[in-house]
Amino acid sequence: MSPNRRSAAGTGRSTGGEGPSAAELGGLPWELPHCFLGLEEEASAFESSGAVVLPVPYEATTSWRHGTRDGPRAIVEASRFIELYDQELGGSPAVVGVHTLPALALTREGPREALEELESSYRTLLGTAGDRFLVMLGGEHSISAAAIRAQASVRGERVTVLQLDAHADLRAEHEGTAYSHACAMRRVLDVADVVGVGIRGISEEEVEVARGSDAVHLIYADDMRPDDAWMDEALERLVDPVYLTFDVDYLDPALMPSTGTPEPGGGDWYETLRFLRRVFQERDVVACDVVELAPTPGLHAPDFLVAKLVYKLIGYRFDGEAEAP
Ligand SMILES: [Mn+2]
Repeated sequence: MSPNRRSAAGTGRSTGGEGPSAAELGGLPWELPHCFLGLEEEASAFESSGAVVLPVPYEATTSWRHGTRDGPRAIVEASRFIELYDQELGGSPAVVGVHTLPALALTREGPREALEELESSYRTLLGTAGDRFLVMLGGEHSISAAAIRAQASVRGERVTVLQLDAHADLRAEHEGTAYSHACAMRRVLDVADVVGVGIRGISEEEVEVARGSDAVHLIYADDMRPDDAWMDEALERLVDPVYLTFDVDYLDPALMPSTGTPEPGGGDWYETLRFLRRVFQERDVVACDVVELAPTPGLHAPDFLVAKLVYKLIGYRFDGEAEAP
Protein backbone atom coordinates (compact mmCIF):
# COMPACT_ATOMS: atom_id res chain seq x y z
CA MET A 1 0.00 0.00 0.00
CA SER A 2 1.44 3.34 -0.99
CA PRO A 3 -1.04 6.10 -0.17
CA ASN A 4 0.92 8.80 -1.97
CA ARG A 5 -0.03 7.20 -5.28
CA ARG A 6 -3.29 9.09 -4.73
CA SER A 7 -1.45 12.36 -5.10
CA ALA A 8 -2.07 14.47 -8.17
CA ALA A 9 1.36 13.48 -9.44
CA GLY A 10 0.37 9.84 -9.18
CA THR A 11 -2.59 10.36 -11.50
CA GLY A 12 -0.70 12.46 -14.00
CA ARG A 13 -2.17 15.76 -12.89
CA SER A 14 -0.24 18.78 -11.65
CA THR A 15 -0.74 20.32 -8.23
CA GLY A 16 -2.27 23.79 -8.07
CA GLY A 17 -0.45 26.83 -6.67
CA GLU A 18 -1.74 26.91 -3.08
CA GLY A 19 -0.53 29.51 -0.59
CA PRO A 20 2.24 28.76 1.87
CA SER A 21 -0.06 27.68 4.72
CA ALA A 22 -1.97 25.27 2.47
CA ALA A 23 1.34 23.89 1.26
CA GLU A 24 2.45 23.40 4.85
CA LEU A 25 -0.78 21.65 5.76
CA GLY A 26 -0.53 19.58 2.60
CA GLY A 27 2.68 18.10 3.92
CA LEU A 28 0.96 16.53 6.93
CA PRO A 29 0.27 12.80 6.91
CA TRP A 30 -3.45 12.97 6.08
CA GLU A 31 -5.37 9.79 5.35
CA LEU A 32 -6.83 9.31 1.86
CA PRO A 33 -9.89 11.42 1.06
CA HIS A 34 -13.21 9.62 1.51
CA CYS A 35 -14.20 9.72 -2.14
CA PHE A 36 -14.11 7.05 -4.84
CA LEU A 37 -10.49 5.86 -5.26
CA GLY A 38 -9.41 8.27 -2.49
CA LEU A 39 -8.35 10.78 -5.14
CA GLU A 40 -6.90 14.17 -4.23
CA GLU A 41 -8.90 17.25 -5.11
CA GLU A 42 -7.01 17.93 -8.34
CA ALA A 43 -7.88 14.47 -9.68
CA SER A 44 -11.51 14.53 -8.58
CA ALA A 45 -12.82 18.03 -9.31
CA PHE A 46 -16.24 17.94 -10.95
CA GLU A 47 -15.30 20.29 -13.79
CA SER A 48 -12.34 18.25 -14.97
CA SER A 49 -13.71 14.75 -14.27
CA GLY A 50 -14.81 12.38 -17.01
CA ALA A 51 -16.69 10.15 -14.58
CA VAL A 52 -19.07 11.06 -11.77
CA VAL A 53 -20.03 8.67 -8.95
CA LEU A 54 -23.48 9.14 -7.42
CA PRO A 55 -24.10 7.27 -4.13
CA VAL A 56 -27.78 6.46 -3.52
CA PRO A 57 -28.00 4.54 -0.21
CA TYR A 58 -31.72 3.91 -0.65
CA GLU A 59 -33.37 0.88 0.91
CA ALA A 60 -37.08 0.48 1.52
CA THR A 61 -38.36 -2.69 -0.13
CA THR A 62 -35.63 -5.32 0.28
CA SER A 63 -37.18 -8.79 0.56
CA TRP A 64 -34.85 -10.66 2.81
CA ARG A 65 -31.57 -9.62 4.37
CA HIS A 66 -31.20 -5.88 4.76
CA GLY A 67 -28.12 -3.69 4.54
CA THR A 68 -27.92 -2.42 0.98
CA ARG A 69 -28.24 1.12 2.36
CA ASP A 70 -24.64 0.58 3.52
CA GLY A 71 -23.52 -0.46 0.04
CA PRO A 72 -22.36 2.88 -1.40
CA ARG A 73 -20.28 3.76 1.63
CA ALA A 74 -18.60 0.33 1.67
CA ILE A 75 -17.81 0.57 -2.05
CA VAL A 76 -16.29 4.04 -1.71
CA GLU A 77 -14.27 3.08 1.37
CA ALA A 78 -12.89 -0.08 -0.29
CA SER A 79 -12.10 1.83 -3.48
CA ARG A 80 -9.60 3.97 -1.56
CA PHE A 81 -7.31 0.97 -1.28
CA ILE A 82 -7.38 -0.54 -4.75
CA GLU A 83 -4.50 0.03 -7.17
CA LEU A 84 -5.02 2.85 -9.63
CA TYR A 85 -2.90 1.15 -12.28
CA ASP A 86 -4.82 -1.42 -14.31
CA GLN A 87 -2.57 -4.03 -15.88
CA GLU A 88 -5.30 -5.22 -18.25
CA LEU A 89 -5.68 -1.72 -19.72
CA GLY A 90 -2.02 -0.80 -19.36
CA GLY A 91 -2.60 2.49 -17.54
CA SER A 92 -4.44 4.31 -14.77
CA PRO A 93 -8.05 4.99 -15.76
CA ALA A 94 -8.21 7.47 -12.85
CA VAL A 95 -6.45 10.04 -15.06
CA VAL A 96 -9.82 10.83 -16.66
CA GLY A 97 -10.83 12.29 -13.29
CA VAL A 98 -13.45 10.71 -11.05
CA HIS A 99 -15.69 12.99 -9.01
CA THR A 100 -17.73 11.60 -6.10
CA LEU A 101 -20.98 13.39 -5.31
CA PRO A 102 -22.48 13.45 -1.80
CA ALA A 103 -25.05 10.70 -1.22
CA LEU A 104 -28.66 11.45 -2.10
CA ALA A 105 -30.96 11.23 0.93
CA LEU A 106 -34.36 10.42 -0.60
CA THR A 107 -37.66 11.13 1.14
CA ARG A 108 -39.03 8.51 3.54
CA GLU A 109 -42.63 9.24 2.59
CA GLY A 110 -42.84 6.04 0.56
CA PRO A 111 -41.27 4.12 -2.34
CA ARG A 112 -43.21 6.00 -5.02
CA GLU A 113 -42.32 9.41 -3.61
CA ALA A 114 -38.67 8.47 -3.13
CA LEU A 115 -38.26 7.17 -6.66
CA GLU A 116 -40.01 10.18 -8.16
CA GLU A 117 -37.61 12.36 -6.20
CA LEU A 118 -34.67 10.34 -7.51
CA GLU A 119 -35.91 10.54 -11.11
CA SER A 120 -36.18 14.31 -10.96
CA SER A 121 -32.83 14.64 -9.14
CA TYR A 122 -31.16 12.43 -11.74
CA ARG A 123 -32.63 14.57 -14.53
CA THR A 124 -31.21 17.70 -12.89
CA LEU A 125 -27.86 15.98 -12.53
CA LEU A 126 -27.82 14.98 -16.20
CA GLY A 127 -28.37 18.62 -17.11
CA THR A 128 -25.24 19.60 -15.18
CA ALA A 129 -23.08 16.56 -15.87
CA GLY A 130 -23.39 16.76 -19.65
CA ASP A 131 -21.69 13.76 -21.22
CA ARG A 132 -19.72 12.80 -18.13
CA PHE A 133 -20.01 9.08 -17.41
CA LEU A 134 -22.48 8.79 -14.53
CA VAL A 135 -22.05 5.81 -12.20
CA MET A 136 -24.81 5.38 -9.62
CA LEU A 137 -24.07 3.21 -6.56
CA GLY A 138 -26.98 1.52 -4.75
CA GLY A 139 -28.82 0.87 -2.70
CA GLU A 140 -31.63 -1.41 -3.79
CA HIS A 141 -32.37 -2.18 -7.42
CA SER A 142 -35.54 -0.09 -7.60
CA ILE A 143 -33.37 3.03 -8.01
CA SER A 144 -32.31 1.88 -11.49
CA ALA A 145 -35.79 2.47 -12.89
CA ALA A 146 -35.66 6.13 -11.86
CA ALA A 147 -32.27 6.62 -13.53
CA ILE A 148 -33.33 4.81 -16.71
CA ARG A 149 -36.55 6.83 -16.97
CA ALA A 150 -34.58 10.05 -16.51
CA GLN A 151 -32.07 9.00 -19.19
CA ALA A 152 -34.82 8.23 -21.71
CA SER A 153 -36.65 11.46 -20.94
CA VAL A 154 -33.59 13.73 -21.18
CA ARG A 155 -32.38 12.01 -24.37
CA GLY A 156 -35.85 11.96 -25.87
CA GLU A 157 -35.39 8.39 -27.10
CA ARG A 158 -35.72 4.78 -26.02
CA VAL A 159 -32.63 3.33 -24.42
CA THR A 160 -31.54 -0.29 -24.16
CA VAL A 161 -30.92 -1.55 -20.66
CA LEU A 162 -28.30 -4.22 -20.22
CA GLN A 163 -29.30 -5.85 -16.94
CA LEU A 164 -26.85 -8.20 -15.28
CA ASP A 165 -28.90 -9.87 -12.58
CA ALA A 166 -29.94 -13.20 -11.07
CA HIS A 167 -33.54 -11.96 -11.17
CA ALA A 168 -35.73 -10.58 -13.95
CA ASP A 169 -37.35 -7.88 -11.77
CA LEU A 170 -40.38 -7.93 -14.11
CA ARG A 171 -43.15 -8.20 -11.53
CA ALA A 172 -46.02 -5.73 -11.89
CA GLU A 173 -46.19 -5.44 -8.12
CA HIS A 174 -44.39 -6.95 -5.17
CA GLU A 175 -45.35 -6.87 -1.48
CA GLY A 176 -47.94 -4.18 -2.14
CA THR A 177 -45.93 -1.75 -4.27
CA ALA A 178 -45.05 -1.34 -7.95
CA TYR A 179 -41.92 0.50 -6.80
CA SER A 180 -40.21 -2.56 -5.34
CA HIS A 181 -36.75 -3.81 -6.33
CA ALA A 182 -38.60 -6.81 -7.84
CA CYS A 183 -40.40 -4.51 -10.31
CA ALA A 184 -37.44 -2.37 -11.42
CA MET A 185 -37.37 -3.55 -15.05
CA ARG A 186 -41.14 -3.80 -15.46
CA ARG A 187 -41.32 -0.08 -14.66
CA VAL A 188 -39.12 0.93 -17.61
CA LEU A 189 -40.58 -1.12 -20.46
CA ASP A 190 -42.48 1.88 -21.85
CA VAL A 191 -39.21 3.81 -22.33
CA ALA A 192 -36.59 1.07 -22.70
CA ASP A 193 -35.82 -2.34 -24.11
CA VAL A 194 -34.28 -4.70 -21.59
CA VAL A 195 -31.68 -7.39 -22.19
CA GLY A 196 -31.43 -9.44 -18.98
CA VAL A 197 -28.34 -11.61 -18.58
CA GLY A 198 -27.61 -14.27 -15.95
CA ILE A 199 -31.24 -14.72 -14.90
CA ARG A 200 -31.81 -17.78 -12.68
CA GLY A 201 -34.52 -16.80 -10.20
CA ILE A 202 -37.76 -15.95 -12.00
CA SER A 203 -41.50 -16.32 -11.42
CA GLU A 204 -44.03 -17.72 -13.89
CA GLU A 205 -45.60 -14.26 -14.18
CA GLU A 206 -42.26 -12.81 -15.24
CA VAL A 207 -41.65 -15.56 -17.79
CA GLU A 208 -45.02 -14.67 -19.34
CA VAL A 209 -44.14 -10.96 -19.42
CA ALA A 210 -40.84 -11.72 -21.13
CA ARG A 211 -42.47 -14.04 -23.68
CA GLY A 212 -45.22 -11.55 -24.46
CA SER A 213 -43.02 -8.48 -24.90
CA ASP A 214 -40.73 -7.50 -27.76
CA ALA A 215 -39.02 -5.15 -25.31
CA VAL A 216 -37.61 -7.96 -23.18
CA HIS A 217 -34.93 -10.47 -24.04
CA LEU A 218 -33.67 -12.78 -21.31
CA ILE A 219 -30.54 -14.91 -21.33
CA TYR A 220 -30.81 -17.50 -18.59
CA ALA A 221 -27.74 -18.48 -16.59
CA ASP A 222 -28.51 -22.08 -17.58
CA ASP A 223 -27.84 -21.15 -21.22
CA MET A 224 -24.52 -19.42 -20.56
CA ARG A 225 -22.51 -22.60 -20.58
CA PRO A 226 -20.33 -23.99 -22.07
CA ASP A 227 -19.01 -21.15 -24.27
CA ASP A 228 -19.30 -17.40 -24.92
CA ALA A 229 -22.04 -17.60 -27.58
CA TRP A 230 -24.39 -15.81 -25.17
CA MET A 231 -22.19 -12.72 -25.35
CA ASP A 232 -22.87 -12.38 -29.08
CA GLU A 233 -26.57 -12.97 -28.47
CA ALA A 234 -26.67 -10.18 -25.86
CA LEU A 235 -24.67 -7.76 -28.02
CA GLU A 236 -26.96 -8.35 -30.99
CA ARG A 237 -29.85 -7.14 -28.87
CA LEU A 238 -28.12 -4.03 -27.55
CA VAL A 239 -29.12 -0.93 -29.51
CA ASP A 240 -27.44 2.38 -28.62
CA PRO A 241 -27.67 4.20 -26.31
CA VAL A 242 -27.09 1.52 -23.66
CA TYR A 243 -27.65 1.89 -19.93
CA LEU A 244 -25.93 -0.79 -17.84
CA THR A 245 -27.48 -1.90 -14.57
CA PHE A 246 -25.37 -4.37 -12.61
CA ASP A 247 -27.12 -6.13 -9.72
CA VAL A 248 -24.27 -7.76 -7.81
CA ASP A 249 -26.36 -10.92 -7.28
CA TYR A 250 -25.58 -11.59 -10.97
CA LEU A 251 -22.30 -12.99 -9.69
CA ASP A 252 -21.86 -16.44 -8.18
CA PRO A 253 -22.63 -16.12 -4.44
CA ALA A 254 -19.31 -17.86 -3.79
CA LEU A 255 -17.77 -14.60 -5.06
CA MET A 256 -20.53 -12.28 -3.91
CA PRO A 257 -22.18 -13.50 -0.70
CA SER A 258 -22.95 -9.93 0.44
CA THR A 259 -26.34 -9.46 -1.17
CA GLY A 260 -29.95 -9.75 -0.02
CA THR A 261 -31.26 -12.52 -2.27
CA PRO A 262 -28.38 -14.70 -3.54
CA GLU A 263 -28.94 -17.41 -6.17
CA PRO A 264 -26.53 -20.29 -6.85
CA GLY A 265 -24.73 -20.22 -10.19
CA GLY A 266 -24.04 -16.95 -11.95
CA GLY A 267 -21.13 -15.08 -13.44
CA ASP A 268 -17.49 -15.44 -12.52
CA TRP A 269 -15.03 -12.53 -12.41
CA TYR A 270 -13.04 -12.97 -15.62
CA GLU A 271 -15.95 -14.05 -17.80
CA THR A 272 -17.93 -11.03 -16.60
CA LEU A 273 -15.08 -8.62 -17.32
CA ARG A 274 -14.54 -10.14 -20.77
CA PHE A 275 -18.19 -9.54 -21.59
CA LEU A 276 -18.29 -6.02 -20.16
CA ARG A 277 -15.17 -4.95 -22.02
CA ARG A 278 -16.75 -6.07 -25.29
CA VAL A 279 -19.97 -4.21 -24.47
CA PHE A 280 -18.07 -0.95 -23.88
CA GLN A 281 -15.97 -1.47 -27.01
CA GLU A 282 -18.87 -2.30 -29.29
CA ARG A 283 -21.69 -0.14 -27.89
CA ASP A 284 -22.23 3.37 -26.55
CA VAL A 285 -22.76 2.85 -22.82
CA VAL A 286 -23.97 6.23 -21.57
CA ALA A 287 -24.34 5.52 -17.84
CA CYS A 288 -24.45 2.67 -15.38
CA ASP A 289 -25.33 1.61 -11.89
CA VAL A 290 -24.12 -1.07 -9.51
CA VAL A 291 -26.70 -2.06 -6.92
CA GLU A 292 -27.66 -4.48 -4.13
CA LEU A 293 -24.36 -4.82 -2.30
CA ALA A 294 -25.29 -5.43 1.34
CA PRO A 295 -21.94 -5.46 3.14
CA THR A 296 -21.27 -8.33 5.55
CA PRO A 297 -19.51 -7.15 8.74
CA GLY A 298 -16.06 -8.72 8.93
CA LEU A 299 -16.09 -9.86 5.29
CA HIS A 300 -14.56 -7.19 3.13
CA ALA A 301 -13.65 -9.08 -0.07
CA PRO A 302 -17.10 -8.50 -1.65
CA ASP A 303 -16.84 -4.75 -0.98
CA PHE A 304 -13.45 -4.71 -2.69
CA LEU A 305 -14.84 -6.75 -5.58
CA VAL A 306 -17.53 -4.15 -6.24
CA ALA A 307 -15.08 -1.25 -5.88
CA LYS A 308 -12.82 -2.91 -8.44
CA LEU A 309 -15.77 -3.68 -10.71
CA VAL A 310 -16.82 0.00 -10.70
CA TYR A 311 -13.24 1.03 -11.49
CA LYS A 312 -13.18 -1.51 -14.35
CA LEU A 313 -16.40 -0.01 -15.76
CA ILE A 314 -14.79 3.45 -15.75
CA GLY A 315 -11.64 2.00 -17.29
CA TYR A 316 -13.55 0.27 -20.08
CA ARG A 317 -15.63 3.36 -20.75
CA PHE A 318 -12.59 5.57 -21.32
CA ASP A 319 -10.25 2.94 -22.81
CA GLY A 320 -8.65 4.39 -25.91
CA GLU A 321 -9.70 7.95 -25.13
CA ALA A 322 -6.97 10.47 -24.37
CA GLU A 323 -8.45 12.63 -21.59
CA ALA A 324 -11.68 13.58 -19.92
CA PRO A 325 -13.90 16.23 -21.53
MN1 LIG B 1 -31.27 -9.37 -8.39
